[in-house]
Amino acid sequence: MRKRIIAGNWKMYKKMGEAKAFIAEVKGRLPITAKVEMVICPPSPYLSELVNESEGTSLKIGAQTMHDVEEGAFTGEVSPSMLADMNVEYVILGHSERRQYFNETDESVNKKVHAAFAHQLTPIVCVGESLEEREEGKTVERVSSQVEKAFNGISADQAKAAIIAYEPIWAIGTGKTATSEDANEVCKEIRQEISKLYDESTAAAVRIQYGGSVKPENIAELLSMEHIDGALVGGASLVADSFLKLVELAA
Ligand code: G2H
Repeated sequence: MRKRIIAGNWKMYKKMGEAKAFIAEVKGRLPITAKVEMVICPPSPYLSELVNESEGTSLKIGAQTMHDVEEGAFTGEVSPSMLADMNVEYVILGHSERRQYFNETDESVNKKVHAAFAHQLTPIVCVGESLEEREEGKTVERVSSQVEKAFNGISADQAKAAIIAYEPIWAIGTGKTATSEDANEVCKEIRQEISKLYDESTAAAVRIQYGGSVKPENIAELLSMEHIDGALVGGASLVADSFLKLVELAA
């Protein structure tokens, strides 16, 4: 039985005061459950503060990206060792916005997945096809190739601990959600790709989230699908009530 995981990706939203107020409101109202992991991924300047604010609760903190090397002359970047040093536990890697606007490639995502495991960070590896690829019938080919490249050189034990987020690019922040059947079908293909790369037990263990306009109104249906183990949520994770509703529906 795979533990569900609801992760909020705040992207570049909120001021520090709003971020702290969110944690203060949410932490007393989290469901007491072992069934769902709860993560918030705030902008990097807030990471340390939010780790402190959420200490002792079941709410975990993740980063939205990182570099793959320890340190160096990389102006503006955050390293895996810095995240580990701040007790950040998760890191989103290869989000389509990073791929689109910051030149992340399958190769750089792979380096970051290695770096995440080297620093005991749980990677949330994002994959997903564009509208054009979907319309050309290339969804499975694209997504499987992203998975294969992201996991190149990663051991089966590491892969078991990884999280994959399937986010069809055309469903991100657009209000369009893939139907739960379509999302499940692609998540199933992702699991099959993991089985091909490793084995059945690794495929059965890896957790696959769906992301793209997830909200309280559609999460139950998505989570009822066999291969969907959680959600990576943008817009609907910004409001405490709505984030709490999502975790409650997943618990
Ligand atoms: C997809 C998702 C979170 P939203 O990017 O990663 O955002 O829920 O706003 O579509």
